[in-house]
Formats: sequence, C-alpha cells, structure tokens
Amino acid sequence: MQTRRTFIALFGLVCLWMAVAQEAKRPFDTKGMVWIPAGEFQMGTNKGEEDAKPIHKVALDGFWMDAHEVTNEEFGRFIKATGYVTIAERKPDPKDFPGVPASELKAGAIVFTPPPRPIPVQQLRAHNAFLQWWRYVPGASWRHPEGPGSTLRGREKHPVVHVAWYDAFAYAKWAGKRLPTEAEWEYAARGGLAGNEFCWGNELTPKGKQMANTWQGRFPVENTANDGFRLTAPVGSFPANGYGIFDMSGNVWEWCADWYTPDYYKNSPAKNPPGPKTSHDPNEPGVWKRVQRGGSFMCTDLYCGAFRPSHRMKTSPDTGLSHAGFRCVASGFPPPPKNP
Ligand SMILES: [Ca+2]
Ligand SMILES: [Ca+2]
Ligand SMILES: [Cu+2]
Repeated sequence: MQTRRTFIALFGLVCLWMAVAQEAKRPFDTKGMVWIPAGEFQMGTNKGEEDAKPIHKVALDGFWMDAHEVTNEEFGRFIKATGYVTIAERKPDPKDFPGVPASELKAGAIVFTPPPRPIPVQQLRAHNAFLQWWRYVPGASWRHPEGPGSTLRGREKHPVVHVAWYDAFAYAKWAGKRLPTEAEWEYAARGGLAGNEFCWGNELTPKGKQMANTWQGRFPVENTANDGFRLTAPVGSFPANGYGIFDMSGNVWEWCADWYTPDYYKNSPAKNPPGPKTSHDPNEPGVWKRVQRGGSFMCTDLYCGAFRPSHRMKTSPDTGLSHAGFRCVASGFPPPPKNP
C-alpha cells in the first residue's frame, strides 16, 4: 500500500534526521577539562630544529582541553563501552607487509628496551640510532605495556601508551571530543607565557626543581630518575602550567590531529591552522605521518630536548609506542563567569 510505504519511508527519514542531530550535538563532559581562552601567540622557535621555524603569529578560538593525558583507567572505560580493539592488538595484514612470512606477522607494539652498553654521545643523534633502544614486542599493547606478563596493576592513573593515532581518534570521537590541532596544542602548552623556552619559564630546573617527567642521566642506559620516575608517572605528578594543564612537557608524547610536513610554518593560515592536507617526512619519504608533541619520560637534552613546547615530532598513525599517548580537546562554549 502506497501510504504505508510512504509512512515507513518518512519514519526512516525522521530516524535518520534524529540520528544526525544526535551526532552533531553529542555532548562532551567538561569535567576534567580546562577552558583555554581565545587568543594569539607566537608559534615555533627560531632556535633548534628547522621544522619549528620560523616563529609566526597564530590566532585561535577558545577550546576545552583535557587537564591531563588520557589514563589507562579512562581508556579502559572506552574499551569496555565499545569493544574497540587497538591497532597493536590486531594481527598485521599480510597485504601491508609483502615479503614477510605470515607466521612472522604478530600483533604487538614498540617497547623501549635499554641497550646493554652505553652509546657514545656523538652516536646518539645518528640517523638510525633509535633502533638500538626500541624493540618490536609481540603481545605488547596498552594492556601489556612491556609485553605479555606485564599488566596495568598500579598504573591506573598513568597515561595510556601504545595507542596508535587511529586509536586516539576513536577514543576522542567516543568521548564527543577531538584531537588537538598542533597549533592548539602548542598554544595550550605555553600556558600563556610568550616566547619562553619551557612550559613554565626559561629555566629547565628552577631552583633545582624538576618540572616534568623527563630523563636524567646518560641516555639510554643510565636513568637516575632524579625526578622520581623511571618510566611513565601518574598524570599530574608535576606542577600544572599557567592554564592549569599537566604534563604538556614530558611523561608521554601526545598525538595531534595534524599531518606532518617540515615546512608547514612557512606558509600556514594565521587563524586556526588545521595542518597540511598531505604529509611528508624527509627522513622517510612516502610514509605519511601525524604530529606528536611534548616529549616523554625518555627526553633529555643529551639526545632530543623534545620537552620544549616548540618541538615537533612525527610518527606514522598506525604506530604504538611505550612512550606515546594523547589527550583530547573540544570546541564549545566557555564556562559561565563565576559569581563574585
Ligand atoms: Ca623520569
Ligand atoms: Ca605529555
Ligand atoms: Cu625525546
């Protein structure tokens, strides 16, 4: 019957419309988030790495940002609610690895494994030096950060690690949030301080105080853990920056929404730059990479100095690493003014 069919079709359309409306309005929880007010800042540095040059003025709308890195506990809630399986837990697709026997394709992630012998300082920065302290460990994942047998017990408040960009993206979507653009991330990291070298000022350890979970000692063998932590630390173990957000320097690297190109700053939009449309890493041509920011517990001035808010890093979006996690942001209305 014509009418019935029409009604059913109309009903379907209404349902679809409601689903779309729902999608657009999916609420996020501002609990645990901080409002970063709209403003302008000087992005980049004229010292250090070429890809962070030149300093250029960027204007941003205000946004909400997670006060801390996403923890194991929080990520666990997402997994429980959705049944999502992270990239590190999926068996690699033989299509992506021609020439590798299928029996060798095991799910896993890349785990920091200090080499048996110290590496001379002059060799640390060599192109492929990192292969000496990273190891692909089958069975390693966010649930088993050091591989099978390791657990999250006692690490509920530590940042989740071994999350690929796609995993972080899926979490953000589920939470009604998104990953920060690289510009938002740096703006927030600087905490309102103009042109400072660190998120808290211009001195690495003011009055001898460690301000972030980084690496002390002769990387990668000697780790004196002067800051109290050998690997990851519970989120918020160090002082917040001027915006009230934690661990923007060190602890774990944080995924950004942007693709990576080394020359984006030379010609990027002055307002809300969204990142380039394609990716290029001169060290690995042909491999598209996303930006990561902030450095990790493995960063030291001896090697990378990446705990500076200007420092850029790039990683392929399917890669999980034991020093990399993320946090989310969301666009929305600022909090209501407090009553006097
Ligand atoms: Ca440390
Ligand atoms: Ca961090
Ligand atoms: Cu580093």
